[in-house]
Amino acid sequence: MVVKTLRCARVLQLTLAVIKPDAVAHPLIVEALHQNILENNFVIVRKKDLMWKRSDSEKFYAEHEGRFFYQRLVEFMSSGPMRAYILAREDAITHWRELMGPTKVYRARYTTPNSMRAQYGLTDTRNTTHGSDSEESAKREIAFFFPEFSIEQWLQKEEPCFRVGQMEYDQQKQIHTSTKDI
Ligand code: 3AN
Repeated sequence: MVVKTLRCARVLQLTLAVIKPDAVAHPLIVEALHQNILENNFVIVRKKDLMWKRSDSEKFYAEHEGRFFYQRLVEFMSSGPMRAYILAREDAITHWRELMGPTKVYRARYTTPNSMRAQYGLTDTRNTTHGSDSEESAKREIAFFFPEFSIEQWLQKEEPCFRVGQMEYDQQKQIHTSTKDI
């Protein structure tokens, strides 16, 4: 499937997006979230289904150690399968965070009822999705989930094609690929 033309003047920004175990437990929710990603003109650069060990969870959320929700967060994030994406778009970080809605599900339902967390979130911990909050954290988090992925190489080879719309959506792999030989 060839996607509608995407032409961006600025370099596409990358973000890490995660569908958390509460949502991955429900295939229809995962599918709805995936469609939401496509409808919002994100380029799906990579996609990975995985499950964390408790030690992965502790390492990823080390900055929250000591906070009242840390133990339940670490346990929850290693409790079942999740899905990680590398997404690209203009202002990918801000845009993904807007789509997710606020961390607290009750607040999300009140302030942004169409957001992912408002629609599918269960509690402030089991809140459906994660997204990087800055370019620096996107780099760190992409490396954490996709250690084999090189941002530098992507910027050199794939980004220039994606930016001018030289890409198609691979229905089987559920990612975008460049239509130019790279
Ligand atoms: P966000 O994911 O919205 O950037 P962070 O980075 O402050 O939020 O928190 C990381 C994760 O910790 C959240 N996604 C959520 O699962 C959990 N968390 C944050 N604040 C709370 C809270 N007050 N109660 C329970 N869990 C929380």
